[in-house]
Amino acid sequence: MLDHADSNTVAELTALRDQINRFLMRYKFGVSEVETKLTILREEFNFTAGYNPIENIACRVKPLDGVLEKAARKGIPLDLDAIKDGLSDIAGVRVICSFVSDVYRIFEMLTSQDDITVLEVKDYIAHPKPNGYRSLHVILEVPVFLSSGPQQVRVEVQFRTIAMDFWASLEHKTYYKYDRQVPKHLIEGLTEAAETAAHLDATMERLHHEVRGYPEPPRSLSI
Ligand code: 0O2
Repeated sequence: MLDHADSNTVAELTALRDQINRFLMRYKFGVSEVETKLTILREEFNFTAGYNPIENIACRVKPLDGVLEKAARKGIPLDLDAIKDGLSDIAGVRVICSFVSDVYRIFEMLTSQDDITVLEVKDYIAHPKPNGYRSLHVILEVPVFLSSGPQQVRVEVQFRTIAMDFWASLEHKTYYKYDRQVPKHLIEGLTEAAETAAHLDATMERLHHEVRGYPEPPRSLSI
């Protein structure tokens, strides 16, 4: 098809591609900044407290087709500035912790850093969704230092325990397998499993503190 395109069209397409790549690159840098901060917290915590509060850190930048699909679904004009303002999860980081107390502790340690601006917090651990979904979400801004100067990049960080993550992963697959029309008995089964996972988290935390002899940590946000 491009065989027949004139040179202006090629130049326009190239400029558009570069603009999109530059747009997405900023999110990649934002994710890297947050990942570095979490890695430092993880290593320092491991050194001082003698155990690892973070099991896994997963990072992703939403692919372009996912960004466009979500923008269209939310009625956001297909314009990069509008997408930047309207979508908060182009850059995403998921932090899997061992225990609920670690979720809140790592959240506090990350969000209290001077260069982090917290835009929104959703505590689905204190207030689970009706389907049983539990996680602590924060939308934050982190500066990235480009050749043109600093830019604030929005990143969604989800904190959850291993049990919450296990549940969310199965629920996500089920949701897509049934194209969002999940049979009632499966919804009920998942909601029950979410309660079982929460119970497991509480038991594991209690045992952990009994073994380590730690004082009971804060179980909810202090903000
Ligand atoms: P994906 O594919 O994981 O990116 P938003 O749609 O983000 O503008 P919303 O829904 O109010 O607004 O945001 P919320 O509640 O903070 O949820 C954002 C993300 O949390 C979702 O992103 C999921 O990753 C996760 N999440 C929220 N609710 C559920 C749930 O019930 N089950 C599971 N498994 N994950 C959930 P996306 O874009 O929906 O999906």
